[in-house]
Amino acid sequence: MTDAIGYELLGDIAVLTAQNPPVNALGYDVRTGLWEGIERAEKDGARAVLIYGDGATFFAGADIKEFGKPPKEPYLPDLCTRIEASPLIVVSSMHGTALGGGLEIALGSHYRIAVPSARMGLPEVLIGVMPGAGGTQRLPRLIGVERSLDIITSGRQIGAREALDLGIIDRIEDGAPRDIGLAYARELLASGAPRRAISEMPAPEPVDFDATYEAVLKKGRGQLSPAVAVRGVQAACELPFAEGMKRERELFMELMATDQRQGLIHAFFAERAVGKLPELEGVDPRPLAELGVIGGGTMGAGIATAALLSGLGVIMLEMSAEAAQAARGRIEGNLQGALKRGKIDQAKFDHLTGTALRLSTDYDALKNADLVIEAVFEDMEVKKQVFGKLDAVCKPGAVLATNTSYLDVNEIAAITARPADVIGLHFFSPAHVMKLLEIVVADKSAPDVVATGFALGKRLGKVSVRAGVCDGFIGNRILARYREAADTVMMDGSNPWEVDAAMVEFGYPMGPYEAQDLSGLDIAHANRRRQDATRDPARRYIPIADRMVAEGRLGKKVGVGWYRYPGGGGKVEDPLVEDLVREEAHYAKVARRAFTGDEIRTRLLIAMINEAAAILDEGIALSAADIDLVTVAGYGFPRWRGGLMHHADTLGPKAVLEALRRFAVEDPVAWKPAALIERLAAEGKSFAEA
Ligand code: T1G
Repeated sequence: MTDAIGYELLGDIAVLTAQNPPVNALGYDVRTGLWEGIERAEKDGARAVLIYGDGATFFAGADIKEFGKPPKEPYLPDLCTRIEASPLIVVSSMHGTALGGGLEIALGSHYRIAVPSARMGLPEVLIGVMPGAGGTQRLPRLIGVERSLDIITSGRQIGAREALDLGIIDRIEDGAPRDIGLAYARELLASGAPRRAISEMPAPEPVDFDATYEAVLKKGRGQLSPAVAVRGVQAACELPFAEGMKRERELFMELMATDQRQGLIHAFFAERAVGKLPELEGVDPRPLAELGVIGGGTMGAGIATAALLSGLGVIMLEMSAEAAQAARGRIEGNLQGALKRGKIDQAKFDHLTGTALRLSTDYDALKNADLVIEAVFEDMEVKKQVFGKLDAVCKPGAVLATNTSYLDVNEIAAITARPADVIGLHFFSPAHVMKLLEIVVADKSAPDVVATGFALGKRLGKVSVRAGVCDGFIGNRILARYREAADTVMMDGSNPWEVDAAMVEFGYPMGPYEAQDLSGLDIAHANRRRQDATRDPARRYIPIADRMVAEGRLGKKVGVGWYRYPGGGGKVEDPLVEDLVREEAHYAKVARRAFTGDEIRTRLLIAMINEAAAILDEGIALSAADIDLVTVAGYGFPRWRGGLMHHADTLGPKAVLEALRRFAVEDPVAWKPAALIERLAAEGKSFAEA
């Protein structure tokens, strides 16, 4: 026996305890221990077996760290079948998160019990694979095809109550998983309960699997795993169990071999590495109980909502009683959403909007706040005024944060007497929904202030990425190049809908022009004006977006932007925009030509990769993986491609350099290769190794 699985014989019940922290992943030792444990229980003459997890959770799935390595027996599907085939009564007692192979072990058991806080699911599609240990064969037999498809293709976690209602588990009991499991096993033995092998249940009723496959594929926007998982469930309806298991294994191994699985696993581990900064080794964050938020517009209200939902007290400052009331309305509106989705109950809603949230128009109200974040108008003078007041009012040790999207955090810090307490916390709107948080570290930001920023990000469930100070930090600096490349392609012969279609084809939820219509063309316009004084005069400037703003086409909020938004939702292509583009191209004497989707994608992606390489080389981002997370969590880059730099490594720095040199013939300024790309190409290294 390995010590990854403890074995005890308590009367006629054998107890197998998973002891593989932190998440009892079903690595080789655990699988071997379970297999040997079942065999030993049978030899010891036990009548029942209890399987449960020590520590934080029941098995949280196969050991993802083994992915890509040659699989070692016992394979997980065989183990589940071995458990199910035992003549003993096998009970799984779940707590924490019984996910993937963990839930499949439980489905191979004959009875399933859980503590009320247990969560479970089959999230394999989220990491590019599919249930590969019988999940697509057993779950449909247990709860039917429709419900199984929902759980398997979404990868969502469900709570114990929903699992009980669905019939996935038999019992919910309060108490330690070991105790409730033992009691349940004894009860089953005493009542003479039979073994219940799910594989012996009848095949489930089928659905129209071809239609389901197409619908799921379309929804996945290029991600294969959810759609392929549909074919696994189909096998449960059409093949005998053993054949169905073989079919599931074939499909699973096909997905295991895809770049998409690599991309999604890369994103999974990158998210868990991003907050582990060497500079924060041994650095404790400052206390964080009360958050001050200045400015209750969309952004400030979103930040306040996220903070309230995480259990922090919030003091919101606005300019007037009316503005404060409007801010309260926005926050309550956000929390109504959480209430409707069942994230919080009415009592929680009342608490959050009652005692947890206070509003004021007086800076003095911030004097006890542990961290204050301003989300006021994006203007340096306005922000400096705010920080001057914070410097005077806030208690010593309070962290003073700016939510600026572009502005120089060093300049803001410099007007306070405590620059070490100043940091940038760049949230993305809506701040209670978007996962990305750029933590902008100024020259004088103290390490424990940085640690406090990361602690806040973790508390709010954000993907927090460290960024250095520059115009646009990481994400917006890359976005500026993305838009510049798009405007250039448009000026030289394309149009907004062709460009958008090309990037949706790549896997974005929407293209750059539809996205701009949502955020408003005036924001980028204000940034371009701010940059007028420092823009390289030799750099080609595309004036179309300025012309759009001049024509009042500010985007969806005014009903017209790059697209027209007739009442009732939806968007339409607007021939007037094409006329504007042609007119500007005529003024600029541009000889226009058609661009294919591939040409558009290549130009926009290479432009972003080039800028990202400079960001990496300047140390604004600590790693290529950090840039991947920014693009995925904040800008819609398809997660199954692993992020911008993981995608760049599928091309390789040499190919990126060749493309840049090709485009530089047209425009040597805009397409000047970043020095890092030239170095990596020469050294034969990847961006991940930079
Ligand atoms: N394998 C290996 N390591 C894992 C792991 C896993 N399945 N899950 C988590 N870890 C590591 C993680 O990298 C981190 O390591 C530490 O545990 C804490 O994780 C055949 C093939 C379970 C909800 O997809 O969703 O089963 O950084 O920071 O926030 O059908 O981890 O400390 O070194 O996330 O409390 C299916 C993935 C696998 C679950 C816990 N299972 N994990 O969240 O902690 S495929 C999953 C999670 C499968 C079968 C197929 C979460 C969590 P380090 P953490 P957390």
